[in-house]
Amino acid sequence: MTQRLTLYTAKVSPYAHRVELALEETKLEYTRFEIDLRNKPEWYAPLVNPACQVPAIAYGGPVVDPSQSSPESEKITESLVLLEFVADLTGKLLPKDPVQRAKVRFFIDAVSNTVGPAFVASVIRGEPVAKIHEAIEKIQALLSAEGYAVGSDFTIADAALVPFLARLEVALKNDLGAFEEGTGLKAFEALSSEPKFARYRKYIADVKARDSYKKTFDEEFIHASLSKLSTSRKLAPTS
Ligand SMILES: N[C@@H](CCC(=O)N[C@@H](CS)C(=O)NCC(=O)O)C(=O)O
Repeated sequence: MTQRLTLYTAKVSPYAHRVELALEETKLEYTRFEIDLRNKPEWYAPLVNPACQVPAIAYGGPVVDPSQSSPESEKITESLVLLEFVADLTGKLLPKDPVQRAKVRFFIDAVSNTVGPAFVASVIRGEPVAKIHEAIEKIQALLSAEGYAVGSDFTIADAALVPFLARLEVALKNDLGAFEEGTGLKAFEALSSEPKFARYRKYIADVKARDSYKKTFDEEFIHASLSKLSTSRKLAPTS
């Protein structure tokens, strides 16, 4: 039997979103606690995560208010560790076959080397959006021909990938981010129409149809937080 589980999370964070997707997919019961990353509570680092990042899980221990996390609960951090933890707790989100499990882990490693860095490079640091296309092409080439990342079932590989694709889409289609003005929209149009991105489009559509996605992705909120990056781009000196 699983024990009491509290997820410390933040809507803005793609890393935390990974774990929310996994928890919703497995239907594990959990308490969701939103951490304001701009004003992190003083108790969070000493009681929950010394690195002061989300996501984190407190597992087990007595019933307590999340802000008074008990020393008796285990504190577990790092989004990819937490995806494996949720899979281990539930026996879901990872195939049974060792080869397929290895493929899931290979895929997750590829996510860490493609769309994650491309999001940071283009949207946060303002490097050319071509980096996003390159990353999506690489990850698209690894997707199963149909269904999800690895096979016909949603796995932790999908949970690792989707938060980044979701945020990239909002950034590009609204031209919001630190990249050069106008280039986001152009990149979005290419992703939406070019035949070479057909598999990516089908994948995104399949993921968006899932309850876990609908429940965990707040597009308006992400739009607002990306708008702030875009505003700082416009305010930045051009010389
Ligand atoms: N490697 C960590 C990265 C987590 C991370 O970078 N979280 C960010 C939010 S996206 C955070 O909590 N930053 C703390 C801060 O903004 O002060 C993971 O995969 O969980």
